Amino acid sequence: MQSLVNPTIPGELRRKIVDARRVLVLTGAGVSAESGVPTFRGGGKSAVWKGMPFDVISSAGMVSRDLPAVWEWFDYRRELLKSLRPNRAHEEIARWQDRFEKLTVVTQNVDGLHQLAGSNNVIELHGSIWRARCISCSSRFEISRTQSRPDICADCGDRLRPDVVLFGELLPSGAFEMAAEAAAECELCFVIGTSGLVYPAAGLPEIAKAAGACVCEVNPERTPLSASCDHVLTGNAGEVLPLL
Ligand code: BV8
Repeated sequence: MQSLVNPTIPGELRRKIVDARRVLVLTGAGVSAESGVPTFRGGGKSAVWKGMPFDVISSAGMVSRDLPAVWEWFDYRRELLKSLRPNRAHEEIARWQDRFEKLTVVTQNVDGLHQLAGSNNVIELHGSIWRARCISCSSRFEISRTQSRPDICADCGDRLRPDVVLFGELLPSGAFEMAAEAAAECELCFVIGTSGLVYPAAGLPEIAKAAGACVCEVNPERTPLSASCDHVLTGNAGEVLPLL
């Protein structure tokens, strides 16, 4: 990962950070990149699994068509994650919960690294790779880092699927609503490590902006959200966040 010249932090943003009481942080795959978690896009290409673009293997249709293939994709990513740790960006965001009166961390990531870094009450918009859910009774089961994952629902005996939100599926009930509420009432919104292409998550900074919040993007690349941000800090989250 290319180390970039760290951006200077505008005085106006520093003042906003000092004054802000309610802060929203929206993160995407980029916040985990410095931990070694591959992003889905970046460098002009997007992730492919066994010849299938990620938004195909990670789509609702695949669960009914080929659940074992879906499990293979998430088992592979979970195995990768077992040896990876939170990075400076996750750690800074965790520290912010003592810095701001009300901090809401909303993530598109299913990797659980924010929680591992000490962030509480993280809103996981797209679920978690560390949980399985029954395809018929929706019972949820934790997947441990040490034992093999369960295949069958202990409550009704039907098959389990990853407890993540696949493309074409609705977000967990209440998750987006809680995030949208926090966006509508925050004074400062950080958009960290997301390409801003997946909805409804990418709509949250717009909600914050419309409610009068100051929106700050942290990303080594420009995104469709950059133009509507008050501040764009071009760099790697693990290097930029400690400057704030
Ligand atoms: C839904 C879980 C209702 C699984 C994921 C409106 C317009 C257009 C399309 C739609 C729309 N509304 C709905 C849709 C359809 C679809 C969608 O948005 N499609 C997109 C592709 C156009 N949305 C849905 O299907 C959603 N459901 O809307 O339900 C409905 C139902 C039926 C029909 C219609 C609507 C559900 C979406 C959730 C899917 N599940 N994840 C899994 O993990 O496999 S999405 C998954 O991909 C991630 O969770 C994440 O959200 C997304 C990847 O995006 P990013 O996280 O941003 O990562 P990316 O790699 O793209 O970018 C990384 C960024 O980091 C880059 O900018 C890079 O420069 C930067 N970076 C790199 N290194 C660093 C860094 N930044 C900082 N520091 C670094 N070191």
